[in-house]
Amino acid sequence: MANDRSRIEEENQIRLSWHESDLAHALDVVGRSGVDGEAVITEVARFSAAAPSWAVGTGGTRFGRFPGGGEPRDTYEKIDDVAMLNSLTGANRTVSLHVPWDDPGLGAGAAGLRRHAAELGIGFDAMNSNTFQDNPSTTNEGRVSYKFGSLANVDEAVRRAAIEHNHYVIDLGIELGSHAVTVWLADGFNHPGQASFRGQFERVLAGLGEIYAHVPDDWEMYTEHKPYEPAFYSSVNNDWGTSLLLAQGTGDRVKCLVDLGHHLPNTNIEQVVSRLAMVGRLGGFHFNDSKYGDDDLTVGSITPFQLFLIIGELLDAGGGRMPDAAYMIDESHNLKDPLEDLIQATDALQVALAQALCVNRADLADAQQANDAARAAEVLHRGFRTDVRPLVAEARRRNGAALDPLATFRAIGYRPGVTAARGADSVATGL
Ligand code: LRH
Ligand code: MN
Repeated sequence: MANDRSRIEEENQIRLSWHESDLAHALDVVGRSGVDGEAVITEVARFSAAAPSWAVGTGGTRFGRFPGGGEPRDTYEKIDDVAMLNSLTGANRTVSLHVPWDDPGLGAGAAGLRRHAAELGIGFDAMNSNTFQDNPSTTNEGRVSYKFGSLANVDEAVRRAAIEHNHYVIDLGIELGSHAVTVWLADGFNHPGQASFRGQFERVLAGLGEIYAHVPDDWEMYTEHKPYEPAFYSSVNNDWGTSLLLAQGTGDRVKCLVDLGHHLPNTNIEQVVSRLAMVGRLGGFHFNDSKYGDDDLTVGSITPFQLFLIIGELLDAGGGRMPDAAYMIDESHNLKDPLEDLIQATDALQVALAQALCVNRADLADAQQANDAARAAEVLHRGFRTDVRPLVAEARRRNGAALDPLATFRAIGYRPGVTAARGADSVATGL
């Protein structure tokens, strides 16, 4: 790592004079619209999004998976990659583990992994349970199956196994220093009449109650909604309304997690964010982007204006700052190098945040009060169309990271290096 840090500094030195003149110009431009550029840099530097442990390897679809080589062979190497990512972006300070794909085991296993991560300056964000696949460790050694659901299953023994798996994930998270658990359920059904909407909902509500009873007082629990896949007629937690009912019905520290890809086409996701924040039930995000379904593409790569509007609603809820929430990335890297994709995803979040911070909120409120839609649009687009890249680069530089993370990642030759160490055919666990 030390060597990489000096390499990053070398690469920054090459770009410093250009950066400084670009930065001076950007600060002047935003200053002219009454926005404090220094405050933008400070808030961007404060932001961080957790890296998903299941996406530092190559993802795939049912039609195929094309690993690129040099992938992390275990959770330790996944954290090495997240540390590399964070050294370049300065904004991925935590990793979100998915169990059992990443399960060091309680006791010495967890302690060892926590020590390794701490040495690399990486913390543990929300834990993810997995009751959408049959793994011996989650199905009572194979005595049950999640084919017909987990918490929603009509079979009490299956529900019991799912609850116990979530308890285990929480116990592991406690030992790793995490403070939240995300419960995404694949539960639902494919054929009208196959199951009862109300029956499934009530069983899930009861199950979440038993999971919540195991959650420590300084933790939060997140319910993640999704309209379809793998269920193709009804998903039990299908939208923000159902997720909110489940959260409010389970406990005060249960909140809704918004995965951007989990919304039907043309859903106004920024309005969903505004509603959940308004009632104090906005727990976190799985940032990604999509053109059609849950495509898990690079953040901001398809609908950057929507991302800008979503972050605008967060700043509105946070009084001009990002509210405390679990900001995480959830992507599947089918064609790009996983770390290069995560670098671009994080940069897209930093850029959208800087753009949203460049909206003069007082002017916007004035225009709204005056029903002056044209001026409101002008104020909004002025932020969105500001070239904030020098402000974002400066925020990274102040975090000891790279002015140009992707170019620096390639200049350092990290992937060829780990491919030589791990082998061209090493493949990571995950989706
Ligand atoms: C479901 C989901 C969920 C994770 C999984 C990896 O689509 O978004 O957050 O458990 O992806
Ligand atoms: Mn997700």
